[in-house]
Amino acid sequence: MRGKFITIEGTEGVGKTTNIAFIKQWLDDNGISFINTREPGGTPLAEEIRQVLLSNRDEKVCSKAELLMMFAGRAQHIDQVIEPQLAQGNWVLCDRFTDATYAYQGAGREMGDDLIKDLETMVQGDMRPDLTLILDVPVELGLERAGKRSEPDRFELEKTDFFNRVRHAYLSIATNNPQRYKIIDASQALEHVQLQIADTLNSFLQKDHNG
Ligand code: Z5A
Repeated sequence: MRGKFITIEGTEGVGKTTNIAFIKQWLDDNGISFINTREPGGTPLAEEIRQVLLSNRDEKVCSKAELLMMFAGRAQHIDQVIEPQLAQGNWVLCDRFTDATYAYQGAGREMGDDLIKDLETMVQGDMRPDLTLILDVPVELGLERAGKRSEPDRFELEKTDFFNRVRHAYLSIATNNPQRYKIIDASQALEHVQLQIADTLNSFLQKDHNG
């Protein structure tokens, strides 16, 4: 049986890394074989593209170049990792995927959705995640949490307005398709965040068992 494809999304500092560790433990506890991967990245070539995308540089990166690099890495990632793993029956847990493109390039960079939809169809066909968790925190709180970390990358240098556009895009994507998306209130204490995540995963698994 084909594996399930789960993605985790959110703005800066929402706690994806922290909660992915929790989800991995949940998958292990439920005896589910899985791989954990990320975007941009996930294969040697796509990780090289990630370096190019995140590094700070004097040359301005135009939005179309940024968008195409996101999808170039994604095409490679799907072909080399995601599809083969799902086909073997393994679950794929992915830190960010195409919803990040709608949120960051579509809304953050104000490119709109049309071009992204076309590229999504070209690169993915009708392949979409089975479940997407959107970790949501007010932008200021996320930036404060993220600010405690090391050197900011090219995205982390963006202004609050940019991240507010990104956040609202995520919330609107999720509200328009509650079947696939679950918004997690990640502003709460970690144990409450993880209770919401566990509830979501338990009902997803239950639905899967019920066919
Ligand atoms: N990007 C894009 O533009 N378009 C695309 O299509 C894709 C990506 C796929 C890199 O992504 C950039 O790529 C990203 C969007 C762009 N740029 N930004 N911003 P990334 O996912 O690799 O980078 P990131 O967003 O910086 O994620 P991260 O490193 O995983 O950070 P995080 O989600 O914030 O996770 P964290 O390190 O677990 O949490 C941050 C801190 O908060 C940490 O100190 C935790 O201990 C703390 N924390 C976590 N939860 C809590 C709670 N509940 N209470 C208190 N403190 C907490």
